[in-house]
Amino acid sequence: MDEAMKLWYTRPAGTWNEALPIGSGRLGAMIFGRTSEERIQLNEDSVWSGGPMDRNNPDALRHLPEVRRLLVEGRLAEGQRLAAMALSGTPESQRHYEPLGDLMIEFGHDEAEVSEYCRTLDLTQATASVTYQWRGVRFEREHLASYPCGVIAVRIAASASGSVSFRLRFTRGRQRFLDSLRTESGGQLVMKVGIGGADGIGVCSVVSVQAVGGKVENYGEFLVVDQADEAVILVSAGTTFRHADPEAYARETIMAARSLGYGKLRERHIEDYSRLFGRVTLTLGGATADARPTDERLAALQAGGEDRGLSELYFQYGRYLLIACSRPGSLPANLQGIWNEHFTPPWDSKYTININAQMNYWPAEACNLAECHEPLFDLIERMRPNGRETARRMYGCGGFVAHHNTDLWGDTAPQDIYIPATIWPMGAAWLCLHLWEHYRYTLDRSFLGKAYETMKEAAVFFLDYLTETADGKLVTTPSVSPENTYRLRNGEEGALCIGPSMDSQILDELFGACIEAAELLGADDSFRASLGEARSRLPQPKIGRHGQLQEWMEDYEETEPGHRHISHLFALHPGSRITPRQTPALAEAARTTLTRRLAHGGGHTGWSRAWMINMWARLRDGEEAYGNFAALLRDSTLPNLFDNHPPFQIDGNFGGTAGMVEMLLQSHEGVIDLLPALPTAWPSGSVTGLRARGGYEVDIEWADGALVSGIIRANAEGACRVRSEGLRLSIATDAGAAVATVADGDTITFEASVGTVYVVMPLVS
Ligand code: FUC
Repeated sequence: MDEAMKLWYTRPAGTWNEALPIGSGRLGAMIFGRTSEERIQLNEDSVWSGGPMDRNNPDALRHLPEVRRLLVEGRLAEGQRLAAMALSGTPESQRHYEPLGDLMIEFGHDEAEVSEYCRTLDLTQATASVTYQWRGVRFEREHLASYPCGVIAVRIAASASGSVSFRLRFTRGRQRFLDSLRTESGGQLVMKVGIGGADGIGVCSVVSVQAVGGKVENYGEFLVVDQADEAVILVSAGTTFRHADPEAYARETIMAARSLGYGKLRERHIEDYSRLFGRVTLTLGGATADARPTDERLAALQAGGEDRGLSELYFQYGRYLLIACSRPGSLPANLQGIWNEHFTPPWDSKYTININAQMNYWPAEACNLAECHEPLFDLIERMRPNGRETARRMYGCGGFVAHHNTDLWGDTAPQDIYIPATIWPMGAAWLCLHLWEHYRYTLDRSFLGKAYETMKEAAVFFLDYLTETADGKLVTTPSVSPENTYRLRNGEEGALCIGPSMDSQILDELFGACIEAAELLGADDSFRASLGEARSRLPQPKIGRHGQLQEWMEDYEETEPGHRHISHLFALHPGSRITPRQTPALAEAARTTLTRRLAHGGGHTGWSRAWMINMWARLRDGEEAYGNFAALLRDSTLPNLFDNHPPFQIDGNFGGTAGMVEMLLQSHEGVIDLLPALPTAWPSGSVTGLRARGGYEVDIEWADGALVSGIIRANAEGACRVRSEGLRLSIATDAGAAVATVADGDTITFEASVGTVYVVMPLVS
């Protein structure tokens, strides 16, 4: 075991925020590690509150022109009042995510008599373990969530034979939300529940207990293991979202896992998981083994210390979490990834697509986990037919549209009756940029062929929806700048507006991506031309009265200058049109915006802090990026290293991991940019296996704050551009062959060939 790559603690979890997560993409569990009565809190990703709904507001289309007119006339209050009624979804809310339930395992090992306690989450193997001494016997439990076998498995062993005894039961909200719970001979328990009425979701979970030695018996709803040498608990679950007969599925999965046996199951799990996890390594010069448990290290850091080893762990934890909650065939990572214990969770634990769902996937491509991105693409496809209906019925437009939330059914009608967020037609457009990003990293033509149709359909909506202003610009209206409000000169406050900056920036990227994709595919000449024309009429980023990048088309005063959203810097990140080299004045304005936000208390939620890291890194300011990274760990990280909004929300973890990459490697300008924002806090280190746009895999080594070398593995043919700010670079193959280069300032270009490994070094002048 790599000692540095584990989270470990010397006490059982007191609260959920101390428990440790495991997951197989579809199944998740939080392990508390208690010795008297253990709680394993379970999730299955498709346990949601009901079936699909038609929430399109039938009154939208006939009132849309009036809302638009009221906004043009400056009658904000009237416009917002009408929009709240006519342009919201009906009912106002989509479906919400729910827990599967809890496994309660009573061992009766009184915590007062326990010694040498340790619980661990090993990131290299994706196993969670609990070990301790109780009355002279050493107990050991190991937990894993297997993607290939579709089960959660727990193995319980002891140093003395006949010492494993416990009773187990399954609860769901103290049994209030259950239809049937039966134990069966042979050590099985079957739970069934239907959620959300006739068209709702049927859920079945099967728990199996096998023992070596001793006996397994059932009493009512309890499975009891008595004096065994060891025992294995397996949990499977399915729902009608994927299976016509979830019970048959759950039983078959358990049977297959039982006959495989724990040893083989574990082997397959580790093989499957480490194939993904092992692709990237990062060292920042942290101590290889720190003697302190993770919560103590975090507390020391939060009290003002430095801990590079903990930063490395945090980085890899983000990769671990993505593998654990987003695998091909699973649903995408929701607000809590997959780990949620609430029956009515914060913001429904669904997909907030004006920010959170997208940032969950920021690390996917660069951190060499492209296949973990797939569930998001599947969700976009589920949204497409719904979004077509919403476009047609609510707006009278072609294409497909989505607003600021969606659920497992891919609902696209507006969510909530909350003006600063609800009426925002950009959800699908932004999501589609993830398809384009996947292509940019992989250069997978056949993927692009399919993805293009989806991107195109998102763009088509806007060709119909965009409205012309008096000076000939094409703008979204009504919309909002998520989720900020502005103040007019007369003191009136509002959120609904015409042409917020973020919308134009998303459209600039989407239209640009569609044009480029169509060119690559040799398709759609006339559509390409219409997009080009519309794109040229989008409002351009403007600099406002404080020197800031303007958030709205008018230079309104923000009511909350420290607002957590920084949507109008989309073109800086995750977009790529604003860069210090290409658009220095706009980059400077972006810097002013960030400084202003931070001066007024911005970055106060975990995800907002993570945006800051990424944006400062794009501004090539390593010190600011690092300062915000340190603040993420200091102010917004829970004992189990989960991100704290508050409450727990996983986007900060993913945004934090992605931000660390942005500090070390960028490629959004069509150049492999080595160490663009290296902070002084990480003077020496190395990273291997990152991916760069254009089909490259990149390793970097640095020392004393300077590049030592870079390795580029080319998976694609063609011109490759590399730079490291201000350095003159040389390049050769790893076999030592010279490579012809063309230099332009600090950027060199060479012809890469597939399968060749290139070594980049700074020239000593
Ligand atoms: C948006 C954000 C909130 C939160 C929620 C899930 O509404 O403004 O901060 O992240 O999504």
